[in-house]
Amino acid sequence: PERILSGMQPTGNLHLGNYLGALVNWVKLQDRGAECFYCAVDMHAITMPHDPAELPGAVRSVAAAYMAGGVDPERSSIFAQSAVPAHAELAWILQCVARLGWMERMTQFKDKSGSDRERASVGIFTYPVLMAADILVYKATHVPVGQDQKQHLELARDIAARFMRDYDCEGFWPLPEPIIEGAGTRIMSLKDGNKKMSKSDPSDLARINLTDDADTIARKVKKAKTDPEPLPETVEGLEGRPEAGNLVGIYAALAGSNKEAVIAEFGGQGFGAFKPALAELAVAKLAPVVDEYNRLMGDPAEIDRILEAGAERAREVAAPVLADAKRMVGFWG
Ligand code: AQP
Repeated sequence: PERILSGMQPTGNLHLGNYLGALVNWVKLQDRGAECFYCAVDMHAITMPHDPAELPGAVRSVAAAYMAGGVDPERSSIFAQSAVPAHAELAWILQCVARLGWMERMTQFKDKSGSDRERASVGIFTYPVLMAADILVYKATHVPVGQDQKQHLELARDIAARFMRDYDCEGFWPLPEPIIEGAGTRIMSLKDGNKKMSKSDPSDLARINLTDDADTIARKVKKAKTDPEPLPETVEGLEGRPEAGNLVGIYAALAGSNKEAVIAEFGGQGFGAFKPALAELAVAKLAPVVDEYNRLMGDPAEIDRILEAGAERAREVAAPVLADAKRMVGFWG
């Protein structure tokens, strides 16, 4: 049977990239009957400077966004990563398995630490090992993520394989498979087609938040950067046109189709025609999600109840896996 683990950072509002790159696939997996664990990764969130007073609310907000996007807390476990201590305990063991050389090849660390290594937290460096623990502590078989997480997933597989070799326990972990699927695995900024859409972009016009109202969504689509040419007649014609390619990709992902189908419909038309169609589709798909998010956020006590129930289920599944791992490395007791 399939067991799924994924998470998002409670750092600012979720955006269209998180939704199309990950959340849409989370819901698909849930609906095909997989056992799903979806957490708000607050332990990852503290690797960067943050406001402690805002973190619990951000966890609730992420949980509400999951549910608004279609995750059903009756069928999937929704919880805060920090509420399941097994993640941190296993992460320590795995830090002693991962090799420094592997970690130094992680590109996200290079991006996020910037040029100022002296001041970057050690947590930013070991972040991918904690992510490996998030996955392995549930013996997850599949991990639905956006394209940017591919390298971290490969590391998680390498760590699992190395652990099983070092401790002679072949088969203890299934090697987790990434699920990077659909037209939305890499949504780019609306202001720069070469930059990933991201929570931390200083310009709010660069992204569509899952909290934006219909007018804001439509306005951001209309203000999105484009080039002066009409849309090409073939998908190959999008090459070298990052902004056009991104908008076509967003349309395809929202429509649940692909770029070929979008080009078949809009090829040869200018952005004056395409943008209003995209705005209309984005509003039609996202406005109900935003409404549901707002409704859920009106009852924080109910969200806390769901988070507690989810954490309890997660702790039950994680406990025996952690206990086995501790025994294998030879811990006392
Ligand atoms: N632009 C994107 N396109 C497709 N998928 C994306 N994801 C993130 N950005 C895009 C996917 O969303 C999930 C949750 O991401 P996260 O919050 O854990 O991490 P992140 O990559 O740090 O998100 P941001 O928005 O990019 O935050 P900052 O600005 O802090 O770097 C993951 O599955 C991710 O692949």
